[in-house]
Amino acid sequence: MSFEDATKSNRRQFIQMAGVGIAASSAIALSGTQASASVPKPELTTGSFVGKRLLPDLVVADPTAIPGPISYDSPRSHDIHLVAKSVVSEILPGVTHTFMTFNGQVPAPMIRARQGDTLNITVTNSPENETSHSIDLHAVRGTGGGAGYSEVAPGKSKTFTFKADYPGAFIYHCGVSNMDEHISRGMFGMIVIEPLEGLPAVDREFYIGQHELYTKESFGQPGEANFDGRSMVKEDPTYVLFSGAVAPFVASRFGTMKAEVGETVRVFLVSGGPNLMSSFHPVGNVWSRAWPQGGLANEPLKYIQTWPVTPGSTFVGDMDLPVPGLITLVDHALSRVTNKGNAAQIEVIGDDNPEFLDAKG
Ligand SMILES: [Cu+2]
Repeated sequence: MSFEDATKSNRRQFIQMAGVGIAASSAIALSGTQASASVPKPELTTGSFVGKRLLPDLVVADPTAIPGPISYDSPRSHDIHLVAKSVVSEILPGVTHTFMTFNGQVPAPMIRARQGDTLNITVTNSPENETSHSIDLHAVRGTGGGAGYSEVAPGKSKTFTFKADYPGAFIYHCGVSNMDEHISRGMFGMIVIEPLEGLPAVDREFYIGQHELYTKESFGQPGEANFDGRSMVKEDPTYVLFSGAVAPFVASRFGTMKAEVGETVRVFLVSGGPNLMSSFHPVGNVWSRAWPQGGLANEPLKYIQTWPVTPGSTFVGDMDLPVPGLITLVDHALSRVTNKGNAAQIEVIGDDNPEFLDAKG
């Protein structure tokens, strides 16, 4: 099989896998075994920092392994430790990439605190790395958002402290001179500074990150996909990913995200880029409440269909789930879905609700 054939074959496989003829997404119906599984609520941990990879040898972050809503009402101090390390991880079956990460996961762990809290940020650069890394948090006022104080050589650590005096959901990312490559390869995450009054309660929260990967090899070519700086400069990526893999959260890969009819869910999206804007849309639903740019200090917009999430920013959106089915989260620049790997699904489990949707057949 030629590389060209392999690519085509893999692309077909991906489209089938993700069910992302979008209209065809219902083809991955609720008839699978996962539909009947009980849906345990995620453990909502209070505290500052939780992160977990879906599998030890995979960078894909568990979208539910995040700190829970803030439950305290006086300022606290948090110690955050981020370790820069490289991880070889599967983009899709048979294709790997050497990702650059914070704590081995993409997106990097969500940091969650409250307006007025103090955060002690330590960045450690693993000794086996070959380049420096740093952290630029958009929740920080100061040189490089902290990058000026945190650039570390392999084997070293640096710490700085800041007060989170304004609320919002912000990106953080590596801030070294070739940060565009480092972000493309996985070095970005979200820091949520909750406003003093907190956020409206929801039943579940999910956390994903969009980024594009530029490789010398074409989409789906088996083996290691090597980073390609030239296609990055042209802004012509091979893959447009959620959380470091092609369509990670579909039944045929690592499983859908799950919720129940009647619940309200919140999605935290961090758009790493480094270059593409995500036209973020939930196929089969609408954002009942939306905080563009992660602007949590503002009143949310209501019933928003698709929102541009610029590189270097975030989006926070809530959905109501009156009917069962699949919601496919996409960048609505749809060639990125059908050709470059961008899709993630929330599976809504429960009884039909003909008052809202009556499929008569
Ligand atoms: Cu870096």
